[in-house]
Amino acid sequence: MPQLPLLDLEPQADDVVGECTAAMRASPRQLPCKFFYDRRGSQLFDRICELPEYYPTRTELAILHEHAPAMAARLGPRCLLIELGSGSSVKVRKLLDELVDPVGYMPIDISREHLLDAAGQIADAYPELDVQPICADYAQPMTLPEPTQPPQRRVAYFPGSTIGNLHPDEARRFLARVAGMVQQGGGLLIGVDLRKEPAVLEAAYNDAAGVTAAFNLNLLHRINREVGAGIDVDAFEHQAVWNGEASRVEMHLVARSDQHVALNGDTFHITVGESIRTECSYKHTLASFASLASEAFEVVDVWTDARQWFSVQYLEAK
Ligand code: AVJ
Repeated sequence: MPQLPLLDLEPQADDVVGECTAAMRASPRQLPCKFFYDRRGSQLFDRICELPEYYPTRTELAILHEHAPAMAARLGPRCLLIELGSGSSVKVRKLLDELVDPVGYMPIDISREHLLDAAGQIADAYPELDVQPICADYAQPMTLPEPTQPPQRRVAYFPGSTIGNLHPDEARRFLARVAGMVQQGGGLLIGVDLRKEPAVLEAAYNDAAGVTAAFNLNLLHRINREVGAGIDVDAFEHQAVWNGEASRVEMHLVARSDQHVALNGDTFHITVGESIRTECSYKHTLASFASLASEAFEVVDVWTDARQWFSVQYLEAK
């Protein structure tokens, strides 16, 4: 197999201790959700996607399956597809199967090994396609390379409702950067999870088999593994709550007894019942998302499932 031309922007390794210490100083206490995804956390997340209660993955795949031809028609011929956080490049295949003469596929991912593996598999499956993997942190500003052929349109692909992890002001800044990346008239095809009954949402983040609980608690295990923090993980309990006012599901780790967490020379005292917030997963309405995006993008097409639980949206850069 020919070696793909990797563009390595040498993303900075995460400063786990520094960022966790800073987040623990906040009130209420927090830990950054991006640190869920070490090897064990990524395996647990893959299992979450298969859970009966976790509807987003299968709903998004069903929408893609049903509407990929319409999406491809919207993206048009000769587009350059840029995937933000491409991981295993699984969902994109449904699009690649339908696109007319795409000039290239640029998967961007922070994990070099995973990226090269996934990009190699895409190149094998689509021999006509120009695959240009980019190792970078898509959350940071970057300059994209020029594709080998001039594209009709640049389109960013951001599935999975990962945008839900961003607070509204962060989401607006992120969308503005993506609009700059695809240029005026370019597009963003994005998966956006929607507001629904709290019981459905809470079950999706607190499954009966306890996989999400293990995923949440793994964050403490990770900190222990990487920093030798000596946190008593069994002293914390997983909690997922719907915050209707902020329109987000929050995951917390609640202390079952008074705890001391030593990190980077700081000691944090956590009293029984106190919680550390580990993730916010915002749920939008079609109207609230259009308004969130409106500075940088116009929503042109929305595809949903029959229950309107999830949406895949095509936005055009202003
Ligand atoms: C990967 C951010 C979309 O918010 O649903 C799943 C992560 N957290 N279960 C989400 C997650 C708990 C997921 N995202």
